[in-house]
Amino acid sequence: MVFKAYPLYLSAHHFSRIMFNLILFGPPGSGKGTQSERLISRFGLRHLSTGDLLRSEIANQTPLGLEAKQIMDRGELVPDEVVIGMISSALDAHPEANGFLFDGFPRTEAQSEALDKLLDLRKAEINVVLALEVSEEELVKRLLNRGKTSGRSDDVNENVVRARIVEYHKKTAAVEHYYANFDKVVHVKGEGTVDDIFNALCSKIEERMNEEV
Ligand code: B4P
Repeated sequence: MVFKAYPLYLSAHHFSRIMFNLILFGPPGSGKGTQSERLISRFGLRHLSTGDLLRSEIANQTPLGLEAKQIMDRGELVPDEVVIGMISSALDAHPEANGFLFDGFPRTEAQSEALDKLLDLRKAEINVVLALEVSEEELVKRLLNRGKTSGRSDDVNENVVRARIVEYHKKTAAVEHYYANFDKVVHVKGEGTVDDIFNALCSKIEERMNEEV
C-alpha cells in the first residue's frame, strides 16, 4: 500500500491547511496504544494519549499525578476537567500539527463535547472515529498479560482490570453513540494479528480521507 500524503490541500482559490483528526476508540486493552504508534508514523499525525499524559504526571510525581494514580489504581476514570485541560494544552503546544490521533480520549460524553469545542476554535473537527471491537475475555487476558511486564499497577489485578471494563460500559460506550449521530464511527475487528488490524485501520482511514478531499 502506498502512503498517500494528506496534510496539505492546495485548492485553485486559496492555500488552506486541512487537518485530519481521528479518534482511536475501544475498551481498555483493545489495542489503541499498540495501533496508535504505527498509525502516527504512517499518517504523520500527532499522538495524544491521555493515559500516557497521566502516566507521565505520575512518573514526575506532580500533585495531579499523585491524585490521578489513586483513581487509576481503582480502575476508575479521572475527572473530566483534568483530562480536558491536558488535551487543551497539548493542542496549543502543537499548532504546526497536520492532525491528531486521540488515543483513550474522549472517554465520556462531556469529554466529547469539550473536544468538539476545542477543535471548532481551531476550525477543525474529528474526521473519523475508529472503534476497535474485542471480546471481554480477550481484553482481560491481554491486560493481565501486559501487567506481567509493564509495571502498570492498573494491569496486575483482575478485579481492577474488570472494573475498568465496567467503567468503559458505564461511561465510555456513550462516546461511540455521540459520534454515531454525526456518522463518524467506523467499526474494525480488533482481534487477530497486530499487522492485520493495522492494515484494516489504514484502509478505513484512507477511505475517509479520500471522501473528504
Ligand atoms: P489508557 O492508557 O488509555 O490504557 P488502556 O485503555 O488500558 O490501553 P490500550 O487500549 O491503549 O492498550 P492496548 O490495547 O494497546 O488508560 C489507562 C487509565 O488512565 C484509565 O483506566 C483511566 O483511569 C485513565 N484515563 C486515561 N484516559 C482518560 C480519560 N480520557 N478520561 C478519564 N480517565 C482516563 O494494549 C493492551 C495489551 O494488548 C498490550 O499488552 C498489547 O501488547 C496487547 N495487544 C494489542 N493488540 C493485540 C493483538 N492484536 N493481539 C494480542 N494482543 C494485543
